[in-house]
Amino acid sequence: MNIPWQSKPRNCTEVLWRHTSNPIISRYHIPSSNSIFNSAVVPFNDGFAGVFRCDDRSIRMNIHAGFSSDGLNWKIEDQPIQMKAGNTDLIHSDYRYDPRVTWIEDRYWVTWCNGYHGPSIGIAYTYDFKEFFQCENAFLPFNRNGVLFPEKINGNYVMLSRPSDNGHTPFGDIFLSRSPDMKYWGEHRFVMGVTPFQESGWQSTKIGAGPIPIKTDDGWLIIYHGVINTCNGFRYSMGAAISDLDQPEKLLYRSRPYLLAPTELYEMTGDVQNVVFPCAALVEGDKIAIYYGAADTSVCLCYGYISEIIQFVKKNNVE
Ligand code: BMA
Repeated sequence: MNIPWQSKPRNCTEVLWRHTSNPIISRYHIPSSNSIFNSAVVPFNDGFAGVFRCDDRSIRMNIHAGFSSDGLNWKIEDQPIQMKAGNTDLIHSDYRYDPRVTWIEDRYWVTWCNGYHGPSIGIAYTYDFKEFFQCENAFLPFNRNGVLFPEKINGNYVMLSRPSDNGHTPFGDIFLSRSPDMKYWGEHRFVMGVTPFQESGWQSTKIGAGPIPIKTDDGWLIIYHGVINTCNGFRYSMGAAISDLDQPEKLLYRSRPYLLAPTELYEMTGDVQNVVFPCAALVEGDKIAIYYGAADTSVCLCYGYISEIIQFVKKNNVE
């Protein structure tokens, strides 16, 4: 497996740089779609597989499976994922969006924002991205951005999430919960909140976890989105934080400046303007390829070095 990669442009002074032919997946990539964005990919067999958020032309939000040999060219199913019953009777979903995927022990786990009397966190597992088994919702509504850690920590599954409301939530901090069995969730702990506007404005309205946290020698690298409320509405940027390996609710560092903000046309214009929304990352040694949704319309990629991100976060820590 080789993750998608482009080397850092010579004149680039940023920590992250964009793929030169973004977006890698555009809105009409499958016959039924109005938009494809906020999607998650993982290494699978000799290549990659993913779960993609595809809103159809009735603007029904759903998740679709996809496959790729290089991480750039994707074959996405035109039909949404059909769930089978997992560790409970099948739960009806009014809608499904913003998936995340990770491998834990013996299978791939998918979490997403599941419409169950409002947004909640849905969970399913798959071995092959063909059959999916839906489990209990993790939390009561309203909640979004449920992101699993990629391994059990002290015997428990651990998930980040962002309690919210039933609308375009104007607040939101990141919490963490534990489960012994992927069915019952508890030990809810605060991880990180919004920042004072004058200190770090881009993350002063709400924040939410993005890709699956990445284990490093310095702690869990948590890439997240932060939102500022402006005269033109919300603006979504990308940041990073580091938390303790053993007690992941213990935040060690978090970046005051953003790592990537919506500044390219395809991030500033689309169905929702000014959104970069990271949902997945592929890692190979020190290299990282981050998949993010752009303007709620398309899927984009940016690259960086994990060591440089960590250095940046430590150097620019919000106290
Ligand atoms: C959030 C979710 C995301 C979306 C973002 C920006 O509430 O709906 O899927 O990318 O808003 O519109």
